[in-house]
Amino acid sequence: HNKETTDGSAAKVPAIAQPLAEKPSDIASNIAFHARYSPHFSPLKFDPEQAYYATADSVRDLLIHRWNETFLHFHKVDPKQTYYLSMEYLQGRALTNAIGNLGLSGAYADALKKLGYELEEIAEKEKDAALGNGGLGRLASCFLDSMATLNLPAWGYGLRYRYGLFKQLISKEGQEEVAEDWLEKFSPWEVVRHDVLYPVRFFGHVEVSPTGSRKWVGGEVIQALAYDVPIPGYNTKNTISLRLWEAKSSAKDFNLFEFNEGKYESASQLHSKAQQICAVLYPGDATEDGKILRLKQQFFLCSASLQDIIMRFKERREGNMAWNWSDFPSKVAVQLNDTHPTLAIPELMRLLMDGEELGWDEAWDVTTRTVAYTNHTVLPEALEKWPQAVMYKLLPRHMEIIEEIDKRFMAMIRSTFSSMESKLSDMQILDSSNPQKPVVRMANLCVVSSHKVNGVAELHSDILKADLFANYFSIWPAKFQNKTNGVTPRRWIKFCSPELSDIITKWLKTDGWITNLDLLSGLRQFADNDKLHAEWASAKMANKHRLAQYVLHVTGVSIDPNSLFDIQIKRIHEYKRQLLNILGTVYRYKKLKEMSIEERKKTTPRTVMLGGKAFATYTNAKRIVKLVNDVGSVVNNDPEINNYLKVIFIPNYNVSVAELLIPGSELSQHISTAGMEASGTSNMKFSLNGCLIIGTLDGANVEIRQEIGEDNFFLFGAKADEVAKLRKDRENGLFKPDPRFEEAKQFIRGGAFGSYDYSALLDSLEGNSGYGRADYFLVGYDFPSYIEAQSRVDEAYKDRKRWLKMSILSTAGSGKFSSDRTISQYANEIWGIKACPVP
Ligand code: GL9
Repeated sequence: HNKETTDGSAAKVPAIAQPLAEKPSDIASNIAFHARYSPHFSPLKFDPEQAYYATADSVRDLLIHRWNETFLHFHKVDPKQTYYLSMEYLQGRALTNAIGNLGLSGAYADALKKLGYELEEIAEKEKDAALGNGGLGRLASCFLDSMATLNLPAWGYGLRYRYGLFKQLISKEGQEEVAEDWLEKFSPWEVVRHDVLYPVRFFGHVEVSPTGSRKWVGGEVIQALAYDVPIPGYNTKNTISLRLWEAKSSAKDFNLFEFNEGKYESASQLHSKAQQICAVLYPGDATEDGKILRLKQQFFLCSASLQDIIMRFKERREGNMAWNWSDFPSKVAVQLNDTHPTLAIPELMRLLMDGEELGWDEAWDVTTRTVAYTNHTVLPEALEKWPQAVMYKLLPRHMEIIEEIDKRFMAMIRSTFSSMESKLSDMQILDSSNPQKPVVRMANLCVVSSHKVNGVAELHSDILKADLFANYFSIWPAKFQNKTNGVTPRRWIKFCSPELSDIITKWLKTDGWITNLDLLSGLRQFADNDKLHAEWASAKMANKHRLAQYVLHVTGVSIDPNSLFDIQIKRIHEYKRQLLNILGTVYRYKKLKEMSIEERKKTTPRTVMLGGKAFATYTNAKRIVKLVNDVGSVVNNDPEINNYLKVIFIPNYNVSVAELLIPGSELSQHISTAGMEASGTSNMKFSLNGCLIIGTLDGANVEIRQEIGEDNFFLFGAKADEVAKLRKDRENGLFKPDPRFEEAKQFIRGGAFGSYDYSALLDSLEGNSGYGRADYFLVGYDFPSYIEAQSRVDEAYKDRKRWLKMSILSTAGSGKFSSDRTISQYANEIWGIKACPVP
């Protein structure tokens, strides 16, 4: 089963003569063809939504053509290939990106004009594919774009969640979550592969044969069905796949007899169990059932993907008698995007040993040379630990394998690194220190079993080596690497800010920067040029106007494009310190109130915008959302202050909203407690778009500041290596809060922003933090230097020439932060794969 391509064994698909449409007139008729004959809607309607689907269908024809060619080419050349395993992809919209990558934006815009539509108008009809939570998922999507663009034999595996990230509604109570139905109608960007189907088992038990071999049997078996999403590269034929698995049960799982007896629920039990697996992204895991479901999802992804990878490996060796399983790592690289797909490790071991009959040593050698692991966070609550009891129940054979890995690892330490004996309890994979609740430490399993482990920014990778994984680093220094994150310049400047992109191309006299972002440094020589300043300012202003219209549309508040647009958009989390931002804003408001009219007129008018989703059960994060909204309601309706300050909460922040906000921004806030944000990636998108950063020395901020120059970065706050001592001081009562910090909190406590009681939130800054220690994220300590950095921003903005120069230098210094650079480094330094361009 499961032959995807064959070069002769199966009957060939007949050739067709019909050319694919790439000229506006052909495109227009192709769109009209799809509107008429693709049976999605009632016939003879062509409103914007139908126009979107017909346009998407027409683009899809082109993609499928390139996709098949790419697949056949890879099949023929049989290069080493990377498989990126990720529980999350934040793809956003596909239409503008696809026609942009195909180089057909102009042709499609013209074709649609002929049909009576603007491309922008119909592109807005597309729903974001939000199969991820935040930075980690968006990174995976940027990586796919770069893999395709660099012609790398690589593709992604994920899950096809029925409901992705929730939709955020904002009411008087704050955030409310509702299911976002991205598949409500259907997605034109996925192709179901009815012939690619694998069984995935859960529960059951291990059976031992008389010869001692072990097999996992019984339990429930659910089918994984492949849905492929085409990922076109920019300016290349190469089009790769994002393969998303959907859980399915088959007709034989449906008990017709029971159903006819009226036992409807038990008759379709396995059907509904299958449906649950891919129902939602990150189901709550507070309960045991929730944990099992999340673990099922993780295993489902790993098992289906590895079966598929092994099938392809074998298929490409068909007719070749000489191949050996030890060749596997020279043909396959598996990258684990965080610990979520860790089960790929014991699953690969199981498939090799129980399925292909390899011995332990050979299977272990193949597995460890195949798998590599990226860590994306040092936050303790995000380091996955699964209860051993849950694992035994759901995956009995895998638990045996994990125990064996752990046992052999400890024996190796005792024999080879005996000085590390005392560290063993930290390094072990199985943690039974709490006999009531023994757990499996997934990060430890990853480090022990991977040939490479990397962090996502220099500072973060240093912290991994010095702290989180220090013991492992001391025995395996060569295993640890850094791969500073990056973002795709196609989506994040070329397509979302076409005006600025055209100016860059004009001044650099080439559009080569779109695939060689280092060329942006060529803008430095024009950083003082008045003509460039004028063009730059006008492009930024156009983007600000577009953003202001959007804000009016979604919030009803009108904002002044001449004010400084100051934006913080990211998941709401205490470590990201939206609270620092809003306290600073409250302080600004209070000072403005105290000023005379004359004094106010000398200030720099600001529009502070915040956006982001809070995890549904994260109480303090939800309080922060409400506080921002409450402050906005007061400030925006205060006629005295209105012209000098506005505070906006942007509802339902997602990828397509980011594409509007980032080009229109002038200042963005990346103000996490130093050492907590592994990298950040929106900081890169902002600087790329000529936006200045106010930030701490955290994550990739450190490298961004190096690249664009200290003078062009508004730095404040404690450094990562000071944080531990500051926390200690705080515990010991040595911290003296700045009076301005006290003033801001007091203002809120006094009811300036309504009657809601914010004391639980504000108390977390005084002494009752959820982390058990007072103000764990050092908002109080960093507040004064933050306020001072904000004053430097205000001064700098008054000097238009200086600001524009800084803005140009930000873009000029962003070359390093292309995901093309990141992916090339992964390809060369971890995966060992080479470009395989379709001729
Ligand atoms: C994250 C880090 O917190 C970010 O700093 C980093 O830029 C990205 C990508 O490497 O990974 N790790 C993590 O768990 N998330 C990140 O954003 N969280 C979400 O995606 C919600």
